[in-house]
Amino acid sequence: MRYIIAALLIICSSVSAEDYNLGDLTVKKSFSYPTNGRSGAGYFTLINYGTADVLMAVTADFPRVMIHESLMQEGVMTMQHRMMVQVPGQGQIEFSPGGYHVMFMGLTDGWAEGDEIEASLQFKNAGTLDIKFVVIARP
Ligand SMILES: [Cu+2]
Repeated sequence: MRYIIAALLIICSSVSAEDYNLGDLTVKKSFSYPTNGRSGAGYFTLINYGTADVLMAVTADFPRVMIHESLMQEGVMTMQHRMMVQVPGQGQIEFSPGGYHVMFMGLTDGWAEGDEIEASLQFKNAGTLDIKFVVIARP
């Protein structure tokens, strides 16, 4: 029984990403999927316990990093570049597959399960929050 509990703890800790806090902002479940290509995407949940703010940019050590939004337009999935994302006060926004995502471009090495991708979220009011996207297996 003891071994089963230990095994479960290891499984749980390997899939749950860290939380990151900056003032009234909390980032949870920051993750990416493995990629062999030249681009990768990052996802997270952002909770704002305070007043409205704006996500102005995401920076990381890759040639290009942008905020994208995937949209279905006339039956075709497209990605649009967003200069900024409004963060409602006492609310939350989701960066998730099929919606907002951080697009990392110009990768030279792919990402494998277990890798951690460092990035910084730049907010208009709160400042800079450094986070890591944990690369997890695609569901
Ligand atoms: Cu994209």
